[in-house]
Amino acid sequence: MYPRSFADADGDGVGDLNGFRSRLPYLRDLGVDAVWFSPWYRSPMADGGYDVADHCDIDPTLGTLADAEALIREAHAAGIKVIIDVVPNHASTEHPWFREALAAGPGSPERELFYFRPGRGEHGEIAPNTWVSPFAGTTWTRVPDGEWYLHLFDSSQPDFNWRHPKVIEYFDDVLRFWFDRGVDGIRIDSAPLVDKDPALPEVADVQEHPYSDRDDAHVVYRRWRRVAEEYGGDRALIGEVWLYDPVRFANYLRPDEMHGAFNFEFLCSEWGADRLRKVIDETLAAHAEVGAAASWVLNNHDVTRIVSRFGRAETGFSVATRRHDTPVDVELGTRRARAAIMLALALPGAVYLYQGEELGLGEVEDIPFELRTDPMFHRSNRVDPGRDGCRVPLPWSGDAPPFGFSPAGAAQPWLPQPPAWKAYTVQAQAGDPDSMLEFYRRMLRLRAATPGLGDGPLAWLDAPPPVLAFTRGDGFACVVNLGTEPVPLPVYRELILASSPLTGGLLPVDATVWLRLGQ
Ligand code: TEU
Repeated sequence: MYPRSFADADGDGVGDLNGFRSRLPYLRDLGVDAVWFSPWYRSPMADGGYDVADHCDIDPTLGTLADAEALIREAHAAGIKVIIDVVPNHASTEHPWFREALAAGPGSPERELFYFRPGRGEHGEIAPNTWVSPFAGTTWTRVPDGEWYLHLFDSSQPDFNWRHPKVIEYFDDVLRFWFDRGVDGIRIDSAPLVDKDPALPEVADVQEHPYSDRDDAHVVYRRWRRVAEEYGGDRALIGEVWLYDPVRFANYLRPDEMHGAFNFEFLCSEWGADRLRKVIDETLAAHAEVGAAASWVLNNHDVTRIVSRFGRAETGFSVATRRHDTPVDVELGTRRARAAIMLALALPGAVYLYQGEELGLGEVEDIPFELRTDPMFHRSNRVDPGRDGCRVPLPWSGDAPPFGFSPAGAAQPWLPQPPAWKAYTVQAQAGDPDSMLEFYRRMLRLRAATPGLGDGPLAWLDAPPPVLAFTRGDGFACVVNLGTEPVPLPVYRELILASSPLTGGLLPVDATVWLRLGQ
């Protein structure tokens, strides 16, 4: 969940921890096991909190440390674990260490906690190298005394020097600070980026990866694993490991490192049987190799919502290049979203949902430019529409904005909600058996009640190429039709659930079904 957009208790138009606490019964009824919070720390919010100024306090717009402690207690009482986001790669320019480094000047020990370098050129006016940020533009900013500092992301996010013992020890303490308060797990932001080649060479060949997936990144997470284990075996490390090589990805899941990592291959897959089967096979093989559980992700706070991705006529899309230029077929996108989540929930491993996915929300693509906040939008000179469109405050109830997100009389939500969300509120969907919300509730209940779905192995069934079909033990089978014609089903004893109604005994296109096989 994205704390600023979940629920607003104090009426400032921005979500907060007390808003979240008031919605715990909703999450319990939905059937989730754990909640991952995007960063909740004190922050100038230049990148929605991924610019951390104080790792051991809550941002005042979100609440207080006492609110967080109460939240953890109440979540546990509701049977829900709490995972928080830790951002090791960078801080905020408002972090005291960065302010001290600025004040202390070139050559000072304070500057060694970050990557300060002189520039190139006669007057040092050229950045130390030409690395390009995933947020577009240079990764360097010059300070008044003439030195430059490295920021792989926005200029408000200076990179820590992970070769400095003070940085390493500081993060040990940050982990302990939150584990001591009962946090069950850590989501590790941009995990492969922490170690850099100290020469900061030009990127002649991406295989040299001078700042991503270097061997010493693993040293950091092995150390974090040992910190987690000081608390017994039940604290988890979950990595944001955005790498496309499944073997290098799985290296982060070796038995002495992280417990899990988000499967971006699956998230980025196009809607097609060959492609999905390849991703599933590669994922399971790579995880089996290291003995870790796989994960399946369809949405998060960084990517275009699935209804809009799959609702565009073309099947191929790239998550990296957001497209807002062609119309979305909402009916098509919704149908495929329903089929895709039933597939994900039938696969072995953990499934991560992103808030609003269970309501069938689409990307909000018409946010006025002057209201957009994402540095990706601004740094790309408005070429990339940015990630605000998947971060619009949730619609809970009522006929008009703020749709119960904020109390009556509150300020406008920090991003505008589309009036059409009237049909997507929790209130509008609850109790309607055809709604996306009730569909998610039903799936999660069935999944919890079907032990083979959690732990059993996957075995593919023979099926014609546009169909994916597999069993998970106990006669449970999942069949997905990714073709263009309705298809017959294997002989079954029970139809457990279908993402779209069967037509004449056939599985329609863009649909998934769960079956109990047998006569
Ligand atoms: O994302 C890291 C990351 O890899 C993103 O830049 C990603 O490439 C992009 O968002 C895809 O659209 C993490 C967080 O999830 C993101 O919200 C932060 O902005 C980023 O780190 C910096 O902390």
